[in-house]
Amino acid sequence: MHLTWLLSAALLGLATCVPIERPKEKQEEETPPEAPDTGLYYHRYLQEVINVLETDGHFREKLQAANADDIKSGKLSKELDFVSHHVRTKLDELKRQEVSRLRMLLKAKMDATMEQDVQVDHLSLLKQFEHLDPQNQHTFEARDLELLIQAATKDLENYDAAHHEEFKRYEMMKEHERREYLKSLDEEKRREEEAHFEALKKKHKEHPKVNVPGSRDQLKEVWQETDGLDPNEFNPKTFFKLHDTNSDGVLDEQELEALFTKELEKVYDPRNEEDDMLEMEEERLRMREHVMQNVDLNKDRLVTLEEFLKSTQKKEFNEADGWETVEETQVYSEAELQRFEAELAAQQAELGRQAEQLRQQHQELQQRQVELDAQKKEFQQVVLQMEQRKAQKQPEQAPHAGPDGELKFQAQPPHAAPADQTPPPPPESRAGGPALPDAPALQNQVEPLQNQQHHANPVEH
Ligand SMILES: [Ca+2]
Ligand SMILES: [Ca+2]
Repeated sequence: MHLTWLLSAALLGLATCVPIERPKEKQEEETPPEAPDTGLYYHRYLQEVINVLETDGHFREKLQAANADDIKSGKLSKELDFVSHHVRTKLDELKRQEVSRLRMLLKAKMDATMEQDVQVDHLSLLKQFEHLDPQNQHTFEARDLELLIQAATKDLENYDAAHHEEFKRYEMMKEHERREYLKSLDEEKRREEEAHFEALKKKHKEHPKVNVPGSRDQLKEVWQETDGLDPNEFNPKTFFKLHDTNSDGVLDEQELEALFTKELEKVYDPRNEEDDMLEMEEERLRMREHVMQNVDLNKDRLVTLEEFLKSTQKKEFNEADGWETVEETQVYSEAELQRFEAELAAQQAELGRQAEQLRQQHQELQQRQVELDAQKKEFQQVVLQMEQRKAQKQPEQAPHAGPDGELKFQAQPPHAAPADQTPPPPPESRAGGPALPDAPALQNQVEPLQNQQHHANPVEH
């Protein structure tokens, strides 16, 4: 598997200096000088684990003797028990760093999506990361190496499929945007734009014939133009050794892809408006898949010399007629594009619907605020009137003068006067303002008002 070379390759970093002629049974081991980015989100961790394991003589030796199955089955992981204490300490440290990195990722995700103060079960969340053992967050064990290998194998297998899907969506989006743009133009402009588009498309198609990847013609062109060798002396075995750049006895995906550069340059030039470099990357991936499909007999994503030589015996190797490039391939059907556009339209409609809902809510809240303000004003006015009335009543409650003008003694303070002694309010005060509600009624009005004001608070934020 891809991972096999990745793991054992990096583990066997020394193999770069191993002579080209290696025993046949050792050909399963692979070693690029530096492992390219796998695109895995734990790539760095994987790489660091490999780098550390590589420093252990015992482990390196075991790896050299291991085959792809030993690595995948977890047999190799068991050898971790025998690596030096120093190496184990380093691995433990790497694991703690990885756990802490994942915790930070989780926290950032939670902060972005959830309310604060929510109790988080980190252990159960860590379980979603399949490349390490969540039960033990402190030391790196055989189980961790096994899980790391399993996760990387699975993820890398899905990687190409995901890339194709992403590319397809990219192409559909490009076409969708082009069609939308055309719709926005007037008749004359649209015709101009369409003519321009067709001209670019035609220009992009004008390129020398692209050879079928992995065919005699294709390899011979590399032999002649890249390697500068005589085409009449083309020799598959020599070719294989020349392009096994890290001399590990196998052509890995990167070494294969390097062979396609010449073909890709025929079609794609980053200086041209009509050449899309993302299409070039898709083309490179398709070429590699094509070769692997025909040549990699045991499906371990590596080409051994034996597999390579067998492929050169095939009829297709010698009689390939031409490669269908991305632009000649129907990446998506019209029906798929329509589904994609419908999906986009549904997403947009949903977003629009949500925006409209928010707008309406906002409007309602604003309206509610206006009503509350009016109620508040009215209430304040009522309170003011009550106070005025109270102030007007004060002089009447002052000690009454007797019939002869003498002051009568008032034993109780005016506010404590018995109800039956309180004189009715002067008629003019009732006639003046709006009718004054009774005290309990007023009380009832105050209560809901306060509640309403409380609910209305979000508006102010
Ligand atoms: Ca190689
Ligand atoms: Ca193979």
